[in-house]
Amino acid sequence: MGTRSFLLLLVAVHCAVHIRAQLFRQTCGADDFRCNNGRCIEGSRRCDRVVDCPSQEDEQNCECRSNEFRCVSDGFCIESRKRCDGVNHCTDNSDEIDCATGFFRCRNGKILPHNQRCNRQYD
Ligand SMILES: [Ca+2]
Ligand SMILES: [Ca+2]
Repeated sequence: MGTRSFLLLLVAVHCAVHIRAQLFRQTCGADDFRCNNGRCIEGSRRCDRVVDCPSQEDEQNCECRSNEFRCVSDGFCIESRKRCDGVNHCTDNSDEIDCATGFFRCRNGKILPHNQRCNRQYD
């Protein structure tokens, strides 16, 4: 084997090892969640309300809890108390849409001014 062939072989082996390492790195475990950029995160980090993927897809389309509000366009879950609090928490501002300013909607649909809410008196 000439020096040139030997060098080519070395390069080929080096490339094969490198490609194998790349493939290995991109293989997620069975319980892992794969981000859109190929990164693997532990499955428990999906829907834990902490963004782990660069494009945030680990926190999208999660099952919202009963005390949470689902943002319309991105499917994020936010705490219900953050709805209609005057601060945009959803990227599409859907948590601040359809809020009767200065008014509070009771579960039975009745609209009350905010100052009658939590005044220890049932309306
Ligand atoms: Ca997460
Ligand atoms: Ca809000």
